[in-house]
Amino acid sequence: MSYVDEVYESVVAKNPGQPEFHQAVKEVLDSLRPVIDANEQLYRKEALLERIVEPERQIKFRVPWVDDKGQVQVNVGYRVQFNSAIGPYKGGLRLHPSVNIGIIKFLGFEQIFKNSLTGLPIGGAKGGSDFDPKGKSDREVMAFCQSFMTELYKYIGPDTDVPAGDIGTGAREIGYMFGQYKKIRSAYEGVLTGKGLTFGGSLARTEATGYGLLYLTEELLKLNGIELAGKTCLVSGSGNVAIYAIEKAHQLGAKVVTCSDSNGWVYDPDGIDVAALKEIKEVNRARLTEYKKYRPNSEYHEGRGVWGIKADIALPCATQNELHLDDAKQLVANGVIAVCEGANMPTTLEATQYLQENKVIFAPGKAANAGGVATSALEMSQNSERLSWTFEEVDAKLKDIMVNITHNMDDAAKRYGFEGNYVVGANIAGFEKVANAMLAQGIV
Ligand code: NDP
Ligand code: 2IT
Repeated sequence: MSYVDEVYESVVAKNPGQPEFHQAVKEVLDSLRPVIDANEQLYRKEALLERIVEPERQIKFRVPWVDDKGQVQVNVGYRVQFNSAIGPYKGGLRLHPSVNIGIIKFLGFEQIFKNSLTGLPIGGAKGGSDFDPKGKSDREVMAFCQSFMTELYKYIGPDTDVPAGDIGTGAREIGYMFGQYKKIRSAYEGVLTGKGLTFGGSLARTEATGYGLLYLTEELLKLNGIELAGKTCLVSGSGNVAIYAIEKAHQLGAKVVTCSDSNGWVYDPDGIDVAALKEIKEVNRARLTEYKKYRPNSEYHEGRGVWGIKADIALPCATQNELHLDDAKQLVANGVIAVCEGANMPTTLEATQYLQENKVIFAPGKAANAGGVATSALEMSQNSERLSWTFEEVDAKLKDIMVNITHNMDDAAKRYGFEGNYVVGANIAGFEKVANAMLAQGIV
């Protein structure tokens, strides 16, 4: 059996009931075959793959808090510190009822290679909880965040591990967590990113993932001789990534006609009204059913359906495994040119394969959504030098990073004879640096 297959089988056997983690490992290892075959003897002796698929540390803890009725609630908290070969652990905190250890491990594993692709010195981690901020009062969210940080603070620090936002964790949650960390530690330090602008946050971090997705999409299309301006796009989700992806797509001359939440989706043939979306989601924390009040000509549908609309470009920005094989078939039948992942692993393995077989330009999340964590690393730099850069400076650096990622994944794919396969390219480009650092640092 090949080294890749051996390691994958052992991951499945040792990590039962974690299908998302298996999926992420399979995608990465399968596409690394050309590099691994070329270095098999060394990697086997060093157990490099066995080490890379095993988190350096996993923390699981109780998070008790009191709700507005005086009832004690108990959630589970996680932090998986996956790999610190190239820098302190870095990655978001997901707050969603679906969170379990397998989901945090898939996200942490992806984060290793994503962070490496940014070219910045950050290792891979992820954390979160099965707490659902939806429908909770601000006081309840604060109670949860304080309890969560009262345990997590022991394991993090500006040179150790720097968490950030993800699904369900935005500026409000990061603010409460930062406040509690500062109180417990008596230290004002850049321990979290995505902070408010008055206490160490970076300009453009809020926009960074969505903007970065569009910078990469534009560059990738350009590499393939296609212009983004004038294209029609489908976006799923209506959270942080989706909102700023839509905003930047419009600034770059494309038109986004859909967005969604976990209840339903909107089709607005005139282009999504970003100001309305921000008011509904960022200010009122409401549902997409509200959108029609702002745009009477739009349609609201319950359930899923975004991928059934005819468009040139699809940008999944909600969650994992939200774009299935049937959706991929529909997109191809409708003549889609490119699928670029704003979310982490939104496309199933079968759907990815179908899109690639049908010559759709496909950019995997670990490259396409790396602008968020890259700008987090820029926030860390600003915190270290106790300075703040302007929006234009940060945005320009973000754009440079995304353009570099695009070329690095393209070059890596070509180097190994997989021209145009950006999954292979992104995984190889991300892996090489981490592998070399691990080999250089000995058995640790
Ligand atoms: P938000 O919480 O801001 O928004 C998430 C959006 O996706 C919401 O519209 C939400 O709908 C929808 N969604 C979430 N879970 C589901 C589900 N199970 N089924 C259907 N819809 C769902 O999160 P972000 O925008 O920050 O994150 C979106 C994706 O991007 C995630 O995969 C995240 O890991 C990834 N990502 C985020 C980065 C960041 O900087 N924030 C950086 C890189 C990647 P509803 O409100 O109804 O739950
Ligand atoms: O998936 C991700 O890259 C994030 N949620 C952002 C992580 C970060 O540290 O900014």
